[in-house]
Order: sequence, then C-alpha cells, then structure tokens
Amino acid sequence: MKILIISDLHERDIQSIVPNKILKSVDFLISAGDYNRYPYPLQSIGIYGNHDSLEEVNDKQTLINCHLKMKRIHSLKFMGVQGVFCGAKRYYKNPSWYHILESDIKIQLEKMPSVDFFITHFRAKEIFDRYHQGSQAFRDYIEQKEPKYYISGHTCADGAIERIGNTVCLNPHPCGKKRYIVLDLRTQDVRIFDINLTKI
Ligand SMILES: [Mn+2]
Repeated sequence: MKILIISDLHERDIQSIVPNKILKSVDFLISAGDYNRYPYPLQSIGIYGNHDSLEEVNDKQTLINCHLKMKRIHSLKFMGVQGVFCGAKRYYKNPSWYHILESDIKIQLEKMPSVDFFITHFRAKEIFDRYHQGSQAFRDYIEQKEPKYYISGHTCADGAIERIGNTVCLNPHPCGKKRYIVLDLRTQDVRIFDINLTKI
C-alpha cells in the first residue's frame, strides 16, 4: 500500500505539485492541513489547518477528519489534532480561522490510544521545531504511545524525516519548494520529493 503525504499547499493546486502518475500510483493521501482547494482528487484523511475554511471543516468535510477521533482506512489507525494553539494572538483577527487550547488537547491526548499515524497541523516540541515553540502535549503523546508515524505541518522546518524512539517523523511542509512524500507501507520505504521552484 502506498500513501501520499502532504501539507500546507495553501492556494496551490495539488496537481501543480504532485505529478499525475504519482497521484494515480498511491492508495490514498494524508494531509496535515492548510489546503484551500478541497476536495483532494483522491481519498484523503488527516486534519485541518488554521487556514482551512470553517465551511470545509464543518460542512463539506471532504477530508476524513481524524481530529481527536480514531479513524481507520483498511486496517490502519489514524488520529490527529487540527488547527493551532490560542497563543498565536494575531490569528484572532480573521474569524474564519480557529484555535484550540493546548491544555485541553493535553487532557484529550492522554485518553487516546496509540495509532499507526498521528497527524498534527502544529508541531511537536523539538521535532522539526525550528522556532522551538512546538507542543509538549504532542511530544508526550509520541513518546508515551509510540505511533508508527508522526506527521506535522504549519511551519517551514529543516529536514523531512527523523526518528523519535520507535516513531518515524515526517515533515511534508513544502517550505517554498514542491515537497511531497510517498510512503510504501509494504517495504517501509519513504521517498521525499523535494523540487526547487523555478525563480523567474
Ligand atoms: Mn498553518
């Protein structure tokens, strides 16, 4: 089974980033949020980001939303956390963006079981955490529940893959490039496609 992993495409259409042959070769897609052009052209699971519209989040729901709920595709288990934390006060100005409190999330995550894929829009503490503002609650969940894979988005960061204990952490944020990741679950191969945008 092959899975396409992406985040933070914002206004860019997925077809302008990911070639059709890749879109056709994968079984489904994992999104770590912030895509303003829903629906994706194939089955998709994940969480919404702080730029995703409340209409999509609440009404259209073209993404299988695993925000604080365990969802399954085939035998795989998914769970995640949407949005960003309230500390980012500048986001309050835009009513279409929404926020969550880390203290609430911490309590909820402590009750959640382990999953195959833990997906968050905001970052975990010191995992691709360039600005050192990542969530301790996410980090605690990863260290205690040991999901097989951890995927986060939202901010540009160095690197695309690292391991924390038994968890493989993936960073699909395009960071001004065309980045996407293909995970082959049969072989456990991770392919990171990192293509520089042509400057005109
Ligand atoms: Mn974001």
